[in-house]
Amino acid sequence: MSVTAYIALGSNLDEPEQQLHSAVAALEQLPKSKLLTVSPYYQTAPVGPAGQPDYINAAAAIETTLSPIELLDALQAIENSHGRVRTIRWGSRVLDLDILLYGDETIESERLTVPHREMSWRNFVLIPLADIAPDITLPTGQSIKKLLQSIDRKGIERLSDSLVTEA
Ligand code: ROI
Repeated sequence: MSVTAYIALGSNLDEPEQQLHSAVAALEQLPKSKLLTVSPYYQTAPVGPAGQPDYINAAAAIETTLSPIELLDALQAIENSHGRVRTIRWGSRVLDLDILLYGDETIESERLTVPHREMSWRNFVLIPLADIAPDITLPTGQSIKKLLQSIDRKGIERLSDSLVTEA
């Protein structure tokens, strides 16, 4: 059975916009999946240790029959092929691809927590996600519209028009 999954994209090293373009191209090639939509790109102030460059963030929707762990493996393979090295927590990164939502499933395993633990209060996740899924409600029952009301819109600037690949 296929589900719609939402993925957060982020980069703040090595030409972040190019990293996101290339990650989107890789998402188009995911097995057993179809890339549905990509949000506009946003330039966002870093959350976490100070002194790191701004991030470029976006969100994407895919339709997939990959299991959550298969999807996680595929996304980590894309991160690794972009030279992602896991170093300090909340440090700079070449490419971050996080599963935000997988259908309406709630997943708590050693490798994967869905909905993504920090998505409900991060403006750099919620704002692009709301562009492509304005009416979505999380499995927790929280609507994205409601979540958006309680976040700060400071430090986030839209860079591009929507890169919708398919209606
Ligand atoms: N800050 C911003 N603005 N965007 C991110 O994608 C991002 N990712 C992270 C941390 C380091 C928490 N900060 C971030 O993982």
